[in-house]
Amino acid sequence: MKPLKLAIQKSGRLSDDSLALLRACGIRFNNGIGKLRTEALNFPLELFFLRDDDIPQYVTDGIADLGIVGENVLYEKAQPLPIVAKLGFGKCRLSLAVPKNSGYRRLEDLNGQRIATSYPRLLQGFLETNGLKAELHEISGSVEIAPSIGLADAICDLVSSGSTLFTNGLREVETVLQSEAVLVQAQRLASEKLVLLNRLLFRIEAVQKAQQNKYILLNAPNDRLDKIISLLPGIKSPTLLPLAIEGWSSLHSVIEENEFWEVIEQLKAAGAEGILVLPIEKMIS
Ligand code: PRT
Ligand code: ZN
Repeated sequence: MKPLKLAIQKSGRLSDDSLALLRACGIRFNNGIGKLRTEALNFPLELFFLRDDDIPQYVTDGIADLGIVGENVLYEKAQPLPIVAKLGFGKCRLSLAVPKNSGYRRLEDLNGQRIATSYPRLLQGFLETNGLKAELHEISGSVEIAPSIGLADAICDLVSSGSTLFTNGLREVETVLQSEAVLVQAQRLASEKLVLLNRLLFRIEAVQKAQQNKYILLNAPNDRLDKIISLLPGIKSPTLLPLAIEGWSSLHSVIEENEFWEVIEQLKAAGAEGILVLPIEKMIS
């Protein structure tokens, strides 16, 4: 069987998380990681290690069937590749920033300004959408120093924590794009490759669901069970087991990470005791 060919970033911010995702999907590699390519040991998958900027082109040309890349790179390269999964890592935003003592107040203040960026296409699109005209200076790195050396009045660059902007005396004023790592596929994939892709997506979904949920166990008096069960719908319904003490039960269920603390407070108020919360490794519903 021909393996699926997946391009990931060779070394950079997306590399570790891309490999960790594949490992969480149960896919193992020999120690070829760091070379140009390597084959998985237990899944028909071949990995290509590339610069992130090259990944959309490799997938468009069909040299790779799939790629993991930031949306920022994908849209800047303007390759119309279908996104098959959002991966939840590599989160950042493409933002406009100005020197902190600049008189900038609103978008129109960008008119006629010089803006340095590595993302000219995305920035141009943003300016056009907002009916603005500015002078773009495309530079490939260290965009944040452009204002201090007098090259630009503003910059448009990726931000995650904001500390780079802060240390360079810049203030973030507008968001052009929110971005995260995505899995993209080539436009035309042979049917046997689509079968493999679906197997991979099934695993990715199980890993993502597991990350978004926790397993919860608790004890409760039987006369409080109705209320407690209404707080914990579970996948189908919670599992209920009698405790050795008369009148008490143990209840097992899953709970979503993002509503976790609120539900725990409500469970306690409803009479739950001995609450244990465990990570889930894989979740298949
Ligand atoms: O060598 P190669 O071309 O493959 O790598 P690269 O240097 O072009 O990219 P890399 O590894 O820096 O980033 C890869 C991808 O990670 C990006 O395309 C984004 O999708 C994503 N990502 C997430 C980020 C950031 N967060 C990020 N903070 N990419 C870059 N940054 C930079 C930003 O450019 C700025 O210099 O980090 C600085 C800002 O960070 P904060 O935390 O100070 O705000
Ligand atoms: Zn790059």
